[in-house]
This record gives sequence, structure tokens and C-alpha cells, in this order.
Amino acid sequence: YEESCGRFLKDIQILDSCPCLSNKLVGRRKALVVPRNWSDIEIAFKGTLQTNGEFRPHCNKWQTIAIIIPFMKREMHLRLFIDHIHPILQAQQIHYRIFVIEQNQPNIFNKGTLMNSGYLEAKKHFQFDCVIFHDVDMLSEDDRNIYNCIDSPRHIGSHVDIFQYRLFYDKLVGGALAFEIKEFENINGYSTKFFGWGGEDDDMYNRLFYKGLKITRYDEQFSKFRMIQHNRDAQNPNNIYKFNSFYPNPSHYNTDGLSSTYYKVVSVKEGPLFTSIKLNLEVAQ
Ligand code: UD2
Ligand code: MN
Repeated sequence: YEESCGRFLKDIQILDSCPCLSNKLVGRRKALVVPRNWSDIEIAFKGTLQTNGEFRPHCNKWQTIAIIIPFMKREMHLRLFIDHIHPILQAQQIHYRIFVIEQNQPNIFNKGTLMNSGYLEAKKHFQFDCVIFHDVDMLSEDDRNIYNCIDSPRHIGSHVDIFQYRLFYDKLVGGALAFEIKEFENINGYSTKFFGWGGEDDDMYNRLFYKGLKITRYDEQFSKFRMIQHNRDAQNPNNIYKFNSFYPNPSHYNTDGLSSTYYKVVSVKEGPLFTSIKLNLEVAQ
């Protein structure tokens, strides 16, 4: 990371830029287990965040990061996640803003379309170079796993406790994944066809592979995550396509993704900890 970041910094020549590795990092971080209520969390971070939940480090930051959280009926996880992630990102001196993208309709969760929609909507509210799609139940246990787009596409959520901190399978790109915006648009985002649990991440791996984009992962010792224990959500049943390659050829990548993502905004709320955007997805079954 330090090498690539050093090269990156040399190219962009900005004055008093933030260092690649902030001196505020502590390494291993204990994942929170007890969620505080929203007012306590807001008080805890008052003064460090802009009124729209954005964080600007004092040093000159060379990348802006949008963190997109696909969300539906996981309120407790969201309280834990928000309380947990802000101190880590601020220690990393990241210039970031968090967008919680809530699916209002339809009542079967469609993560791919939700993430695409969140990306398109966040662009209207925040100028960013790097986007990180992040599960609400994934808590980083090491602040050396830097949330930016150095060496992207980067699979940030690579070593999770529920898989004994091993990479569950080498095509795994779920949990937390970072793209420079040109990379994400080059692969036309996520497939919109996966209703319910599973598959959208495997399809994403195939898109990256097909486009020759190499996925970077950090070594397990720097990239541990805890996933908050949970059962399958009622609104997220197994989808029927998940493991067979129902897309036998990559021709759908250009027609199924950002280019076929339609949604209606129900509400946008710029809160002190994050911006929440509620959407009705318009997805053809
Ligand atoms: C794995 C992947 C996840 C995704 C999923 C298959 C990892 C670490 N995670 O997670 O990225 O590929 O398999 O779809 O590899 N969500 C809601 N409400 C719901 C359902 C889902 O908010 O009702 C959101 C939430 O951010 C959640 C994420 O979608 O964390 C993934 O869903 P999951 O946690 O049920 O899936 P899981 O843990 O099997
Ligand atoms: Mn999960």
C-alpha cells in the first residue's frame, strides 16, 4: 500500500498533502458490540463532522471517498456501524461522506440495483473520486485497512471472522469493495437482475475479470473484519439464479447495470452522521 500510495502522491504533487499512512492509526480495533442510541452517537461526533456528515481532514486530501451502504430494515446494525466507522476513517485522515441507501420498494431486496442507484444519487450530492460499497454489518477490526482507492479495485472486506478470517473463496468480492469511479463505470456497475440473496457479488467478480481489472486485497493481518451475527432477512430470500451462470456470456455486462438502473427518490435527509436516501427501485423481474 505504502509503495503504491507513495507513487500516487508523487504524481499528483499537492501541497501539504495528508500522508499515505496517518500517524493516528492504532492498528487492531475492537468491534463495538453494544449500539448506542442516535443522540449519543451524534453528540460523540459533533464538531468533527460537517452538518451533512462529511469529514474533511486538516491536511490536504488527495482523494474524496463516498461510502455507500445498501440498507433495508437493519436499524440496529446501522447504529453499530456508524458508531464504529467514523473514528476509524477519521484516524485514517480520509476525506469521506457516508450515504445510507434505503430500499423502500420493491419488498424483495435487490442489492445490485440499490448500490447502483445509491452511486448515481450520491454523485448529485458529493464530488468523489472513489466509491466504497460497504455492508452495514461489517465492522473493520484494523484501521490499517485504509478506506480509499489506492490499488483499486480493492476488496477491503476480505478476511471476515465468520469465515475464520480466511478468504472464503478467491472470487469473493462481497462485504466492502472500493472502485475509482472510472473503474466502476467501465464495468457498468452491478447487475440489476439479482433479487434476494446472493449472486450479485459473484457477477461483479466476473465483470472485473472479463474487463481485466485486477482485484487487490490486503494481507489478513491488516484486514480483519467482524460481521455482526444475523439470520437471513425475510425480505432477502435466496434468489434462484445465485450460483448457476445464468449469464452464460458477458454480453449482458453492457446492458445490465448502471445503464439499466432506474429508481425514484422517496426522500433525502442530510443528517449529522450520514446522508440517508430512500428509494423506490424500478426493477424489471
Ligand atoms: C454476503 C456478502 C454480501 C453480499 C451477500 C449476498 C460478504 C462479507 N458479504 O453477505 O456483500 O454479497 O453475501 O447478497 O461477503 N441488507 C439489508 N437488508 C436486508 C438484506 C441485506 O440492509 O434485508 C444489506 C446489508 O448492508 C447487508 C448486505 O445487504 O449487510 C448483505 O446482505 P447480508 O448481510 O444478508 O448477506 P451476507 O452476510 O450473506
Ligand atoms: Mn451479513
